[in-house]
This record gives sequence, structure tokens and C-alpha cells, in this order.
Amino acid sequence: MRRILHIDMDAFFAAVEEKRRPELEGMPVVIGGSGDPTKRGVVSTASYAARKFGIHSAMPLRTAYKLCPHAVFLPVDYEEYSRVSREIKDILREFTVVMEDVGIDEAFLDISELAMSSEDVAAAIKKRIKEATGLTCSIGIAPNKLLAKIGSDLQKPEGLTIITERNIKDRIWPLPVRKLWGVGPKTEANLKGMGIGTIGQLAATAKELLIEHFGESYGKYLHDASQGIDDSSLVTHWEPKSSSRETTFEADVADWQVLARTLVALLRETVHDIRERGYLARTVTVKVRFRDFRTYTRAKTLPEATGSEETLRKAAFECLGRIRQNDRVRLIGVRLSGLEKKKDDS
Ligand code: TTP
Ligand code: MG
Repeated sequence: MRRILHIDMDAFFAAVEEKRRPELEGMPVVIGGSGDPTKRGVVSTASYAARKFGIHSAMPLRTAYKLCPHAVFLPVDYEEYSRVSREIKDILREFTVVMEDVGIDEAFLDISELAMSSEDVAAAIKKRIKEATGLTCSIGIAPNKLLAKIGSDLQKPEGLTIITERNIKDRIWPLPVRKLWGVGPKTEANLKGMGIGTIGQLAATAKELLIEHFGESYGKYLHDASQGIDDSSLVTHWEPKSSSRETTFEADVADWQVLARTLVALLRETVHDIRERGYLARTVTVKVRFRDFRTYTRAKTLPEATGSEETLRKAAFECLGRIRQNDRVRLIGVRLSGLEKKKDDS
């Protein structure tokens, strides 16, 4: 039986701000945009004190201001949150190198091989993070990623939820379908139309019916997920043979030319880097993060490994072209992987 742990920091951006300005602790704090609630922009996150007023992520800042005019509004300081995030990930890696980094404030760990009990691992992680950063987190532990992620969200903040196969029925089935990974507002609405609101109701629906409505693979996914089945392994990203560069823009970028030029420059650096180390690359991955933190990656694998900047650039542009640019861009990055040692004659 696997033991997968999911950790998610509590009110992350707001908690980091409260840590460096202790006078804010316990006050309604809203992080978003330039920090000016009279200007356009959306809420990145709100402290738990601010959530009591109905403020939540992705809400327009102006709406948040109407709900709670006396809240403290602060701009997003992504550099600082990234720094704290790295510190946290380093702590997690002390527990196991089998870590999947899924976002700025969350990660999966495979703790199957650790000698400690699940409760002890969770307590030790919480203690280390608290000591090092002053921040709190919530943890879910389960036989797979799907259930661990649901678990970390069940008792926020400072939660610990351990889910076993035996308590799927009482812990998971009463929850709304939205809690399942990969179920967004569209699927939620479709399911609602079929009279399905909870995960339990989904579990009681015939697999064939789900496949009929949602197609072979997604239908099967929904069926398995509702039963708490998930065999996916952790994507550890631990690939020594890869080279990547990314840039966070000073100001979010709308101009495609700027993105393209930045991508070319980043690619050039990675190509130099692999060439210097004597490698050719087969796969190019482009990452784009929009100002609302939606992050997309697209990859292209070439028929054979190459060191040609031009070939790799074409592949990178193809990837960029597959990401629909419908908002300003905060960050762009590129990675070369599938590296092969360059032979003397190539
Ligand atoms: P979350 O983990 O979703 O939220 P949170 O950590 O603020 O609160 P919770 O205690 O419920 O986990 O997201 C992590 C950070 O990502 C969050 O602090 C800010 C950022 N973020 C956005 O910028 N926009 C968004 O829409 C969301 C959901 C998060
Ligand atoms: Mg969080």
C-alpha cells in the first residue's frame, strides 16, 4: 500500500506577507494586482480573516473592497513568495527525494518507504516548516495522489487528514464532484444536468453512461476517481540531464513580439548550456504563466536529438503557438530535455 502525502500551505501569499509585517497578523489581508483596490485586478488570495467577508481568489479587487473596505490590500510580491516556496521545497526534500512539485505552495511526497508513521511524518514536516518560515500548512495522506489532495483541503487551515480505502465512503462520497481533480465548472454543470452532485452519486453511476457522456478516457477517469482509484505515480521532475531558463517580467506582457524575443533569448542560453556540457536535446518544453497564475506547458519531441539552435527554436515556437494567449503573461520559460551525449561526428 502506497502512502502519498499532499501538502498545501495555508493562505500562502497572505501568510508570507503577515510574517514579514507581524502587525497584520489576524487582520483581513487581501493580496492581488498592484494592491490598489480601486484599480482593475483580481484577488490572488485572502487571509482567513478576510475570507470571513466572502473574499476569495479570482474575485475582482473592487468587489473585495466593497465587501471589506477596511481590509489591508497588498500587491503581489512573487519574488518573495517564490523564495519562501523554494525554502519549503528544500525542507520537504529532506524527508524524501520522491517529491512532485505541483505549484508554488503545494507538493506531493511519496512517504511509503519512510519508517515513521503517517502522523509523525506530518507532524515533523509541519514543525520544520513552522520553525524555518513561521508558516502553517495543511496535509493529506492517502494511498494515492487523488485522495491525498482532497485530504489536504478537508480541514484547512493547519489540517491533517488521513484517508484510507476504508473511509472513502464516509469521507469522500459526501463531497461535491468539484472536489475531484480535473472536474471544473463545465463538467460540474454537465453532471448536475444528469442529477449528479456528489462524488457518491458519481460512484453510483454506471461507467458506460459516463463514457457515453464524457468520452472513453474522461468517462473512465470520472468513474475511477469517484471510487478513489488513482494509480498515477509522482512526477518528480528530477531530471539531471535537462537545462532550463525562465523569466518573470517586471510588468506583465501582452505583446507577442516581446514574448517571442524573450523566448529566443532564453532558448539561446539553454542551447549554449547543453552544448557546453556536450549534449544534444530531443525535447523542447515551453512554459507560460499568465498574470492570474494559470500556467501552461507545451512540449515537442523531435525525431532525433539536435544541437541546432534553429531547429530547437522552431520547436519552441510551435509550442508557444499551442498556448492560447488570452491574457497578459507574467512568466515565460523553456526547457531542453531528452539530452543525449554528442558523438564526435555529429
Ligand atoms: P491556494 O493554495 O489555492 O490558496 P491559498 O494557499 O492562498 O489558501 P488555502 O489555505 O485555501 O490553500 O493557492 C496558493 C497561492 O496561489 C495563493 O496564496 C495565491 C496564488 N493564487 C492566485 O494567485 N490566484 C488564484 O486564483 C489562486 C487559487 C491562487
Ligand atoms: Mg494553499
